Parts: sequence; structure tokens; C-alpha cells
Amino acid sequence: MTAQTEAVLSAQQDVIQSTDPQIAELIRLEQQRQDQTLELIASENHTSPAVMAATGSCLTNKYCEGYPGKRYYSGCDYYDDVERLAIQRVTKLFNCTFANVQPHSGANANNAVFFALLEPGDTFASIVLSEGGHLTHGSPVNLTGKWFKPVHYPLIYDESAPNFGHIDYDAVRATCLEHKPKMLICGYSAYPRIIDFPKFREIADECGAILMADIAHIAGLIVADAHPSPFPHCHVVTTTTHKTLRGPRGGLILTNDQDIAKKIDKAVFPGTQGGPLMHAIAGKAVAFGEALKPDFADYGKQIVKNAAALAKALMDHGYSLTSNGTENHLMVIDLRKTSADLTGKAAALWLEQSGIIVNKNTVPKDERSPFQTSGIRLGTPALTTRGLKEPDMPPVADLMHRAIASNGDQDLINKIREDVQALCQRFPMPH
Ligand code: DSN
Repeated sequence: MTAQTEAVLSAQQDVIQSTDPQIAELIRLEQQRQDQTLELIASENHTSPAVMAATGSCLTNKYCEGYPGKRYYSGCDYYDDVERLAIQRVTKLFNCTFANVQPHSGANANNAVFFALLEPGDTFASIVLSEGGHLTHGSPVNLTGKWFKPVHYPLIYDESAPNFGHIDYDAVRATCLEHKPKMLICGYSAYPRIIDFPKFREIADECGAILMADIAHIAGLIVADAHPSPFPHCHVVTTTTHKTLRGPRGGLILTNDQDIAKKIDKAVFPGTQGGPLMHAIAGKAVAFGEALKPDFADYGKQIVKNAAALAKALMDHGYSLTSNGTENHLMVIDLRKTSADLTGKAAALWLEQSGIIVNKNTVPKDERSPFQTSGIRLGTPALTTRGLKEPDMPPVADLMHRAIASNGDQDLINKIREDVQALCQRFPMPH
């Protein structure tokens, strides 16, 4: 940990320690966990002390329902400026015209889009959760699945096809022409390939659908020019701010369309949310400022280079990846190909005990439930924040392989954990 990080954390700790030692201790333990483990969950990252400080500031004290210049409470002048700065920075970052920075999360952002642009019962098209989509893209347990009508388009499942595991764009087109969805969603949670936004727009235009991109996973890559932009192709774009974008936990909605922007603002407040979390919006503004700096482009490109190197090292160990590789920050190991009996749940547990944090994940055509799964998903955003580069990926893959091959043997796992901690010490939190 650098001196700056240590100073920020210890100042926070001192304040909490004096009033609530129990919580202070839990925060200390969590910081230690983050320091001593390799974070490979594709949707997580280590945000900066400045973002954490803004998120922990006095801005948590105020109600600011409404938008800058149009609030329902007095005393919002500085909050107006914070929100305006966040909007100004993020529209510059994504080269678009309108932004709503108030969604508390990516799920809230998606709910607001549905509320703004669809009527209950309307049909929309997306990828199913178990094949890389998201809960809010029509899962039967989510309001998008209960109150709207999802139709799901497929991937290419033929393992001998050159684009195995990629989106089947012909099938997207056929699905949309058949069902005439009011909205077509692209953007996913476990899809390791580049998204062809112009192609999606062509299909959306052909069937008269609104095109929505959920770029929660790849937002930071887009900013870094390490993945094509959804603009100007998509009508509306949602994202989280805490994944590759490396900000505080939160959501965001972007568009170039003035009518859509008006509907979105109403759908966020008063449609689906109350008072905005202004401390989180300040944290978002700080993160957007960081992402506007030139070194963020290097960071985003390095994430992708690291993912490619990690994918190669894992495949060299004999692991099979969905779509046979990756072009972005994440990959999904299909464990069925190497060990028919091994579940994602067991592999994730042995990895966690070894100090390597991943999540169990379903794979396309998975026979197992989401509680067991046949895959694990991993990504490189957090390791890249810690400064790991391509030559560091084979050692990470070696540690992963040892943990999976340990078969849960605790003596082997204890040794791997020591080696993981040694690697972590070489790459302290960089801020
Ligand atoms: N839970 C997030 C992820 O891990 O991808 C998506 O919301």
C-alpha cells in the first residue's frame, strides 16, 4: 500500500474507530483481504482514494430531489455544481450529448430505461442471463421479465464454426423480424467478444426497435478506445460506474436524443428513484475526471492485453474458454471440457481459499443450476489497476491451475495462498 493510500485509510479508520470499533475492525479486515488476494471478478476494481473520499464526504447529508437548478429543497447550490460537473465530464468522456448521473446502480439505470421507453407487456430482445446476459435483461425473477416480454437471441453453439460462442447476428435479425421487439438490448455481463454496434443498429432499424446498449462491463474499455463506442449507433446507453470505469458503485444513462433524454430524466426521478445519492455523484465526477486523463487510455488498453495473456496462459494449461478466447477484459472457463465432475462452485471455493477471487458462472447450454454452474468467470480490470502486466499473467494462470488441480486439498491450498500473498506484495495497491 502506498503512503497516500495508507494516510487516507488511516484517517478514515481513526474517525470510525473512535465511534464504532466493530465496524472499523471489519473495514480494516476487508482492506487486508483486498491487499492480500488477487481480485479476478470481472466486474470489480480498486477505486482511487480520491473517489473513496468524495463518496465518504459531507455530501451524504443532503436531499436534492430534482435536477440542477430545479430542486425541491433549498441549499442545493454546491450539489448543482457537483452534478453539472459530473454530467459535463461524462458526456465529454463518451462523446455524447445527454447524461443522467443519478441512477443508484446499473440495475436502476436499466429499470429507468424500461420505465421511460416501454409499456408493460412490450416485447424486447436480449441474451438470456445464463448465456452472458444480465438479470435486468428479462430474467423471470426480475421486473423486466415479469412486467415485460423478453425474447432471447442466441449465440453460435457449433464448436466447429469459426465464430463459435460469438453472437449469431443472423439469428438476432431473424428473432427481431419475427417478434418485432420495441427495444433491442446489446451489452452483456459474461460475453468475451467485441460487440458490433453498427450491425445491431442495422437490425434495430430494420425491425423498428429502440437500440439500447448496456455497457456496464466495457465502459472503461470504450473510454480507453480498447472497444468500439456504442455512439452514435445506440439510442440509449446504460452503464455502471464501478467496473472497468473504476469509479464508485453507481449507474449512469447516456443518449444523444433529446426526447429520450427528457423521458429518461423523468423515469429516474420521480419515476423510479427518490433523492439522488449526491456523495456517490461526487465520487462519479472524480472518477470521470480521472478517466479523462491520458493515462486512463493506457490503463484500459492494458486490461485487454492482460486478459489476452491470461486467456492464452490458461488455454496453455488445457482450459477451454467460451468462444475460445477473449477480446475484452473477461473470459469464462468452461470446466466441462476439462473435468466433467467439477462445478464452478467448487472451483471458485478452492480459488478463494487460495486467495484468488473469481465467480462461478453458467456457460452456454449449461446443464447445471446458477448455484452450481459449469464455469467460472474472470477478468483483469483489478489486477491491471495493481500494475500487473502481460508477463505477470502466466504466473497468475499457474496459481489458478494449482488451486483448481488441488481438488480441495488444504495443504496444497495453504501453500498456494502463501505464493498468492507473495505476488500481492509485489503489486501493492497503486494509489
Ligand atoms: N453483478 C454484475 C456482474 O458481476 O457482472 C452485473 O451486474
